Amino acid sequence: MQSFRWEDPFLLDDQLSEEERLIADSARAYCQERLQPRVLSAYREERFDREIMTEMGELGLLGPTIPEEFGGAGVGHVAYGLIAREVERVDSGYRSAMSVQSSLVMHPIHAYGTDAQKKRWLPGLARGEIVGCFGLTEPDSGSDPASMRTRAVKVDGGYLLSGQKMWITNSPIADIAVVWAKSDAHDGKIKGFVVERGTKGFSTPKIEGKLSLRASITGEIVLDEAFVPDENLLPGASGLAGPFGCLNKARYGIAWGVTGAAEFCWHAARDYTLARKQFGRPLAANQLVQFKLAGMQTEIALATQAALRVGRMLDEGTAAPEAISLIKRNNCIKALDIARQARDMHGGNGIADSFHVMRHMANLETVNTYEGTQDVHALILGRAQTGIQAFTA
Ligand code: TGC
Ligand code: FAD
Repeated sequence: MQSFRWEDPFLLDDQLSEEERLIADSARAYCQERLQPRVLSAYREERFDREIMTEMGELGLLGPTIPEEFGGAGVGHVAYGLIAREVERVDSGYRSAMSVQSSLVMHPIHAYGTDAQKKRWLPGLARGEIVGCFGLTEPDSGSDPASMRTRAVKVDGGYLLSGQKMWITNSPIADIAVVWAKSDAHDGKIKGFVVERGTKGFSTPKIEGKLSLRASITGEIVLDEAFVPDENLLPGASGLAGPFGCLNKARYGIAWGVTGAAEFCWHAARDYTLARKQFGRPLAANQLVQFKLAGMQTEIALATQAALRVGRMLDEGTAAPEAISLIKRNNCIKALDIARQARDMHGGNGIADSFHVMRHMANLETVNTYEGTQDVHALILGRAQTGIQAFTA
């Protein structure tokens, strides 16, 4: 009889190529050796260490699917997902920094930019020498980005951008921002612009006081008639399909990432309940505890398989955005539930940051919200199967 690998029920490793296994192993080594030791103080102090981007760049973890000629590693979507999983096993905020750079900054420049734009920005972004951010959300325009107010007005040699973006990962430390605005020169259609640090009228105040994703830096983007030259318009993007094309990549990465956070919480709950004794025996000897552990194991195994499948579909060109919505929604909901249960199973210790489970739990509240809330993804899936949109009356 085949023996059961409780920690990997469907033998994930066997479904990976040699290259994918190597990438996952080296990402895990970096994350465990370099990120895990600094996350506690970063979280306490609500601090993001800028050098993490350079370290990730040196290891080829930024923009891994971008072709080598532009500084990426030129690997497939599964490898990208495996990196996200290893980074988020440590902290969702570190994965955020990585995935914004890769999917929301490098991808749009690669997919919608000119050759000159790609040569100018991609290699530096891949090395982590330049940090980017992605500005879509506004104070009054979150789930409904079509209602954005940010405007681009055509002037001689470029555009004047005015508006405010809210909740923007990496914005306070970003050297460039991919900003989405309605352009009067394009019939009011949404266009993407690369705004460079130092531009007059461009500022990025930090948002303080987050109770989630504290090891990630988040800010606003304020644009007060900021001049962006013609050569910084991304010509290949028009309409909401532009930012959504980026979100497809980032949402996919999140679906992998949260399996790492969930796996950390599951293993922590197992270890803790095996070691902790109450009523004269380990907590893990109780049926209620084993029931919870079985649920965690099942959901993580299923979520990982689903992410792997969508990764293969992306590489084959057969993944529809709705398939990505399905895994983003499911995997975030399940990971958050697992983190909450793990926190509970640690009893009082569960609220101490040294046990890490409550940090993951708090982070996953954000991950469940950004890149489309679970409700929005349910409505995307509902529309796909009924043909009726239920976003608006
Ligand atoms: P709708 O009519 O559905 O579509 C408008 C146009 O966009 C196209 N489209 C897509 N294209 C590619 N991929 C997708 N997933 C697409 N979804 C839609 C669509 O074909 C259409 O194109 P065209 O050419 O016909 O104009 O648009 P809607 O206004 O009805 O929107 C519906 C809704 C609610 C699904 C959408 O607005 C939505 O997904 N809202 C959620 C907003 C969101 O996800 N924001 C994320 C902000 S970025 C972020 O959170 C980064 S966090 C990063 C981190 O720290 O890790
Ligand atoms: P709202 O859209 O106001 O939604 C509030 C609630 O109403 C949610 O529960 C939602 O599901 C529900 N709701 C909304 N519409 C409907 C409906 N039609 N039917 C039923 N329920 C509905 N954005 C960026 O552009 N770039 C970034 O880098 C970025 N980073 C982020 C980092 C952090 C830490 C956070 C918290 C957010 C970030 N975001 C970023 C913004 C994020 O994408 C938005 O917060 C998210 O899309 C939700 O928008 P909102 O906050 O305005 O909530």
